[in-house]
Amino acid sequence: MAIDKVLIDQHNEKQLSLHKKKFQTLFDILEDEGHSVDDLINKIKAFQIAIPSWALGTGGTRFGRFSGGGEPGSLEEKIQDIGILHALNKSSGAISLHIPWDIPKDINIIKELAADNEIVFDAVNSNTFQDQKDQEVSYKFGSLSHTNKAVRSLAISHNIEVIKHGIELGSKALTVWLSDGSDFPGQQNFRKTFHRTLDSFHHIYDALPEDWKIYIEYKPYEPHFYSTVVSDWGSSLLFCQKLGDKALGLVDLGHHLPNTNIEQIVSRFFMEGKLGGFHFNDSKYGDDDLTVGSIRPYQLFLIFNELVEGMSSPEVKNPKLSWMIDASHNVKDPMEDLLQSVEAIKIAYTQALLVDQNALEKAQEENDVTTAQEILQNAFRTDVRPLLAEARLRAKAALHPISAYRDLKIRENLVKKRGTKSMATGL
Ligand SMILES: [Mn+2]
Repeated sequence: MAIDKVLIDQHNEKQLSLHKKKFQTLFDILEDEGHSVDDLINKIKAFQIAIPSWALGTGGTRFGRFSGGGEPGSLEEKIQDIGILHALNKSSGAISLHIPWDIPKDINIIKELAADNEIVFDAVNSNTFQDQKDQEVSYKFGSLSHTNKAVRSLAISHNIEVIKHGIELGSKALTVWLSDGSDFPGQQNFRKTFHRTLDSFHHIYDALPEDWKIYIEYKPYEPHFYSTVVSDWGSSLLFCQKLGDKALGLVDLGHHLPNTNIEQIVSRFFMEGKLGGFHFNDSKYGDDDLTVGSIRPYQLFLIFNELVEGMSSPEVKNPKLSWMIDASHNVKDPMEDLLQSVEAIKIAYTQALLVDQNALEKAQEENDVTTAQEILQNAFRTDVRPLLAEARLRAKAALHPISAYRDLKIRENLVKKRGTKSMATGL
């Protein structure tokens, strides 16, 4: 156990009477409205969100990095940190690894440690956006899309190696975010670049085990500023459709141009059974990787509304989704930030569960625009936090994860153990 149960119980004890009042009030309202609060709580309890191994340290920007100390210096320590998060909220029972930053030295030790912390391995992520030490050819001008076959082969074999690590750990998916692209008009032939990339993807796809998926992430710009090979959901879907059933799109919320209607993109992927999962974060301008729900909580809710509506529709047949956070920041304690992100995702999901889908459909069919908006906003404006707290209480987690984290002096203890200078491995 990452945190002594007794300490969590003691923390909960102090907040219990206030929680009970808030929960009872909400319980009565929701039951009157026809919801089964027990059903809602069971759904909230079951919902697990994968923590990326690279978000446990301060991310920094290209201008600098300000570590708060006590960061995990090894894969073992990263799993321990996620174990702490999971003990606090019982909603972070999965880790998404990044290869080569997190190659397990001893696979059995890693698997045992994860099992002890009730953590499973979600999608594994490959990295062809950086050259590794002693790499014979460079990714400077691309990886899977490169003009030189030797570079493409290296990038393909790296992805296949990532799949092999994932198989050993029990993962079931490979996430590919391809940084390939160009910085100036004329630098690349769009069509040839696409076809080289598709050919490379075919080699990786052929190496996937029967029960695996490949998630193809898209992003409009950065690190390249003129074109990106997998620039948008259309390109992602095109690759996925050409590859086959095991290829699915991955929606990273920060990978859209300003004001893009992400919930509609989610609906389209879902409708086609081509949605692999999410990288949750939030942004004001670009790929800001801010805490989930910190800038556009309504957008997050609308995304979940599309998913909840789609899940209830017999015509939508989409594989099981992967829920992952992909955030990184410079000014907050990374673990507090992750607790906030998980909470925001679960709030949006719960609010979406409150939407009266039948009434919404009726309003849509009758073109009753006002009622449709009322239905969505009534759900969004419901303070569902007592439901989340109750779900945690029933799961033997902390009523309020962040105040428990602070009360129990978790960061202070990690700094004592690991030092003030420890910086997470990775970026
Ligand atoms: Mn991402």
